[in-house]
Amino acid sequence: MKTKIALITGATSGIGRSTAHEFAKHHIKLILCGRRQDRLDIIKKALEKDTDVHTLNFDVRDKKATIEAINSLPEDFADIDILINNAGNAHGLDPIETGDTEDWDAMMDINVKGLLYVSNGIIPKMTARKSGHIINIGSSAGKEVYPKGNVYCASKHAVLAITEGMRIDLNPYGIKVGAVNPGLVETEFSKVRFKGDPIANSVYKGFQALQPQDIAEIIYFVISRPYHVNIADLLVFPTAQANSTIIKKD
Ligand code: NDP
Ligand code: 8X3
Repeated sequence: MKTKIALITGATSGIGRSTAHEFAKHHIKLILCGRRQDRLDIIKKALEKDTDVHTLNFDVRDKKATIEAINSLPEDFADIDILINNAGNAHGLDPIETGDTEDWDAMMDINVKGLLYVSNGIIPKMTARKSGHIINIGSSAGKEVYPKGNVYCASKHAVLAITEGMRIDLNPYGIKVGAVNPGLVETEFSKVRFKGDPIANSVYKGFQALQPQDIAEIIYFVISRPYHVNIADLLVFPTAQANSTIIKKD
């Protein structure tokens, strides 16, 4: 059987990096994407003992750079079987009346438009081959709006709408599409959201948050089901979390 090729965006940290490690264990060939080349180099070096790794350095906000990066893939990495649209973050946690429009731009440009640009570079190759599997990393924030979550929640609701749209439009091609939607996962997410404010350190305190490895294992489970099984939408919380606002803390 042909070795599968996966492209993971946001592979320099958190969920994306753990997914890269999990896929490497299963000898899936990897295209790892992010803006921090130093981290991409370190991860590539660590995983090359288990699989072939190619790195792509681009900002998903930059449409031209995104398409150029994907088009630059060498022939032996060009036929992508699995796309993990993971790059994204929250920027700020402010009520709508004092929200920062730079934060709003960042979240819509990265979480929504960036996901679309990457998909645009890859989907035509999947439809031509009539095969592929796309997993979009949504969030519990895509299912439920929480106080001050406004635009981040909107961006993740959009990810879920895009996921459904992709599944409908790509159905004639036999391409699988689904979303994995985590609750609180302990990554660099809160460092980015709170821009270095020490409040970021308290987000995962007092309860056992999900770890990126937990999500990576779920993503591997999703991509390793038989062809006729498509996990379309998966919501996963830490046990201590009932919804976006109810968290049982010590
Ligand atoms: P991290 O901050 O740890 O990782 C974010 C990743 O996204 C990094 O690899 C970063 O790479 C990449 N990224 C961010 N902005 C850009 C950009 N403009 N261009 C290219 N890559 C970019 O966070 P997580 O691992 O937690 O987040 C991964 C995904 O999971 C996100 O979509 C997030 O919304 C989602 N999620 C996270 C949850 C959590 O609680 N942590 C819960 C639910 C969903 P680099 O900076 O090198 O470009
Ligand atoms: C990340 C989970 O609750 O911080 O998407 O928005 S939350």
